[in-house]
This record gives sequence, structure tokens and C-alpha cells, in this order.
Amino acid sequence: MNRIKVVVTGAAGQIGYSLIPRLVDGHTFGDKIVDLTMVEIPQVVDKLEGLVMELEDSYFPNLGEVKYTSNFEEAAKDGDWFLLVGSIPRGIVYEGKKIEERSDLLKINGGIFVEQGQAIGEFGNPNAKILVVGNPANTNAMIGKNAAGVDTQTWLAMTMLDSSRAKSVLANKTGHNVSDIKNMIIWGNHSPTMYPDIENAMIDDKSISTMVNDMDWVENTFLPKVQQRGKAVIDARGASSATSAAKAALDTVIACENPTEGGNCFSAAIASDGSYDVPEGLMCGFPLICLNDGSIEIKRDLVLSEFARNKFNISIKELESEREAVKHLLK
Ligand code: NAX
Repeated sequence: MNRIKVVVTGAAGQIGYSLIPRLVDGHTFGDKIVDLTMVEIPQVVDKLEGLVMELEDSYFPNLGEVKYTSNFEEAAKDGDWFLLVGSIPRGIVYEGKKIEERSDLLKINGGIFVEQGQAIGEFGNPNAKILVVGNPANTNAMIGKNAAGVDTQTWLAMTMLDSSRAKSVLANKTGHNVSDIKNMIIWGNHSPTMYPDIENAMIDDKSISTMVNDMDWVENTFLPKVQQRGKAVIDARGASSATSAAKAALDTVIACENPTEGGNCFSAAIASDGSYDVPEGLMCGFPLICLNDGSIEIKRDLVLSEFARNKFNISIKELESEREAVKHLLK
């Protein structure tokens, strides 16, 4: 196939502005022509005319047809890739109420993901890949997958940014380049309960945990630094991570479009099939590999220490409580 249709929601947001041009730059999808459909809520959809102009003015030989709409069903038709970035953020006033609680956020965004999931199931390519970035990403993706009900479609939630953050901290600690770090797994939820796994992370076939040999640093510096990095960026920038989030979304697409090199894996959340004793159906951060036929599988042969298991269990519990909070949205 030399054309690919990519649908992006939240296209007028800050991640969208950094993400969208790089979907058509000839790198992310190689030499394929990218047909792009950008989706926004009705109040801001017209602003996308400006982004269309900029895309046209940017000299992208791989740019195919560009459209924008607030009608997701129309956008979903024959979509091969869906980047679901749009969601209602915490702190905004929605239908007269300030959204502060995670449970309110789950309810509002959950409703959006039921509609989008149904449309992707009905109108999207039966082999579509869907990456949910909008928070709470794992549970939104679980709701979307459930509503779509098409087993051949692959639903993922983004944890690549957490994995890239962890690589950066470990590269600094060990004096290596970020690209030397393999198997950087984020287990669990994309939230402060995530577990970035230093024991299975490798440089030149050596466990980084053995290289660092300092569990006090792991527990009291490494883990909180990765888990709280999103907040640190907000505190410093006055806005949440955007360019790094966009890069992580692109890296996830690339990881899902190209076979994973032997011995490595990448991070994203996918529906559990019971692997690593994670309750079935939870959208959980796992080590993933892309096979030669483009399908995505959980890498199943890793060992979790007792330390790792205890940390991972905290995040699994949180995912279960999120599932409980949205159970009325699941069929
Ligand atoms: P912005 O508020 O700048 O943009 C979000 C855009 O989504 C807005 O333009 C809004 O109008 C649109 N939108 C809302 N509901 C929509 C719907 N139903 N259909 C289409 N568009 C809709 O946020 P931005 O900084 O771009 O972040 C987007 C999302 O990414 C947020 O939910 C954020 O929490 C999440 N993040 C997830 C990360 C991850 O690693 N999984 C990291 C970065 C980021 O925090």
C-alpha cells in the first residue's frame, strides 16, 4: 500500500501542532502518501484552516489529501491510523462544572471514546491501528476498543513518552546515549503509578539495574523522576508536555509500522490477554513487539522481581478502579 489515511483528533491543540506536520514529512510513514483528516470540536474546527494552509506551504512531497471536520464518523471512514489526542483536560469548565476529579474526567472523556470507538469499529479499516494519547489514556483506549468491537483492530494507549523520559534519566546516569538503551518498559497505567522497569532495561545485554547497582537511587530518584516528569514540565513551562508527547506518538507509530529488532521491545499499553497475570481486558502498559506482518504482540518472556511486581500491582489496582468507574460505558 503506498497511501495511508491518518485521522488525528485534538488537531488544533498544542500536541497536534507539533505532531501533524511530522506525520507527512516522509519519515514516520516512509515514502507513503499520507491522506490526513484532522478532527476538532465544532467550536474550534475552523481554526484548522490555518494549519491546512501551513501544511500546504511547508513543501511536504508526501502530503496527500488534507481535510478537517468536527464529524468523527465522517472522518473515520477507511482510516488506517487513528491518533486520538483530543480529550477534555482537567481544570476546564464543562457544562457549567469545573472538572477537577479524575472520576469526572473519566466520565466525560469516556463518553467521547464510546462514540469514537463505535465509529472506528463501523467505518475504520478493519486492520486499523489506534493510538490513544488523550488522558486518561489507558481507560479511554479500553472504552474505545470495547465500543469498536473489532478484534482485528489494534488499540493502544501511549506510554512511549514515559519510556523516553526513563531512557533520558538512565542515559544521564550511565553516561550512554539514549539510543543505547533497549527494553525500556513502562508497566501499568500512564499515571504516576506507572512502573518504569530498570531491571529489564539493557545496555549491551547488561541489565541497567546491575550497572547502576543502587536500589536507593532507583526507588528514591529514578522512579519518582520518571513518574512525576509530566508535572515537572507543567510547573516549568506553564503548560503540559507537547513537543515531547508529539515525538513519542510518532515513535509509537514507527514502532508499530516496522518489525522490532531482535531482543528489543517498545512501550505502549494494549488490552491484556492475561499475560503477566494482568486481568484480561485492562489496557495496560506492556513490553510490545511488532511482527513482520505488522501485528503487535506482548513480549512474554520477561521476569519481574518481587520489587517490580509490587510496584506493578499498584498500577494494576489503579487500572481496575478506573475500569470500575466507567463500567456503565462498557458493553
Ligand atoms: P490541548 O488542550 O492543547 O488540545 C486538546 C484538543 O483536543 C483541543 O483543541 C480540544 O478542542 C480537542 N478536543 C477535545 N475533545 C475533542 C473531541 N471529542 N474530538 C476532537 N477534538 C477534541 O491539549 P494537548 O496538550 O494537545 O494534550 C492533549 C491530550 O494529551 C490531553 O488529554 C493530555 O492530558 C494528553 N497527554 C497525554 C500524554 C501521554 O503520554 N499519554 C502526554 C502528554 C499529554 O499530557
